[in-house]
Amino acid sequence: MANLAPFLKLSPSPRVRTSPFWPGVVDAGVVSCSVYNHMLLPTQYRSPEEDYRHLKTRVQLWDVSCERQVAVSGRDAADLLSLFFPRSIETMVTGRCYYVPAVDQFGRVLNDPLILKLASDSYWVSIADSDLILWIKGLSAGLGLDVDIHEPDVSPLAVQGPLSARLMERVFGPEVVRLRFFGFDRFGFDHRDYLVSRSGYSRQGGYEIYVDGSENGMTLWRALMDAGHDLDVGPGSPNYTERVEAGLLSFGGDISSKNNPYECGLGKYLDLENADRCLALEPLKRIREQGPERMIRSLSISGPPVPNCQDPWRLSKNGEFAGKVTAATWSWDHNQNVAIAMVEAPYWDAETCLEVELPDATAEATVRSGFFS
Ligand code: THG
Repeated sequence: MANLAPFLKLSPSPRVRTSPFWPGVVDAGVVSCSVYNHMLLPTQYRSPEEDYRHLKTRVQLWDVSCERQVAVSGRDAADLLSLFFPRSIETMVTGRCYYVPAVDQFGRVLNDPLILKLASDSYWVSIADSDLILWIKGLSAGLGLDVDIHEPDVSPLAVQGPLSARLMERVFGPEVVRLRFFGFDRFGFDHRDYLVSRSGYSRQGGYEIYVDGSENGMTLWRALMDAGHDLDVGPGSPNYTERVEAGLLSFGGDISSKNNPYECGLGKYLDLENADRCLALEPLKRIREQGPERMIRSLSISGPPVPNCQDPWRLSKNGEFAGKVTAATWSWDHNQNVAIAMVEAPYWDAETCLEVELPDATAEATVRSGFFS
């Protein structure tokens, strides 16, 4: 595909849904967006390097309202989720988040959401970029289950970065910073309760506030911005470079419904011994036994800064197909190009040297032993 045209304008349409934080996003000087779950996802405010350094040293507000919630509740809620999440839903703890791939009956990844257990018969599935609600409704309708499935008017606002706890306690009180990683609870602000989890799509630490009711979005956005002047709070977004360094996967980019969870490196989030109801139990056991044919890897790429990866870049060894790079970027902190790639089994050992076809050049790519922590 050709480069995305920089002069392109976006045509307004109800199909591209707006975020409750949009006035704040525009006011803060957003310069680019992606599309995610039929919404705009801001991707840049200042320069890529400024956004990256600010995230790693300060605190940012991210409009991630595109992380839509699929609310599943009712008598059969846990049974329904057990059909396509390959681990025990019943034994999940209320008040905690779980990162688990959703799979079809063949064990292919449909989405990689967070599950929030609100009660034993009530869950939010906080989805990545695919219409998982259609699969959930389809299963429920086909089996005649007793559940309610809908997308509530809930929009996550992420507060990310090393100073995030100091900002959060000013707005939600000292209790909020007692949350442990992937825990959630309700905290008061402006005479309302907000569900807040300690989570987010970065390695810098932080929280996500699930704003219930779009009309409350800007009040909260402004309160957080106002409370954090001296912390240098600023706008931000899921950061491409930071997430490639850390190996945070992007569904639709790095992984897709062509992949199984083991290829995606998500095998550690499965518990097949306690997933008897999962439609993909047998296929997944078979893949686990045989081992995947390819796997997500961290690479470094030689040479000057590479462009961001639009269409995947071919990896080869002596002309043979060895995999594909799905995300790549210059890392300012590590002073090299880093990448996420799906690498074929014969080539996935650490230190393996491969050739990568960049848009206008070839370069050397080396498989790394793991992502940066
Ligand atoms: N937060 C919420 N919803 C989301 C995302 C989020 N929905 C879409 C998307 N992000 C889902 N994908 C991910 C990917 C990684 C993580 C969370 C959601 C993540 N992973 C950690 C890791 O890889 O180290 C921790 C996983 C663990 O140890 O259990 O946090 O960001 N609400």
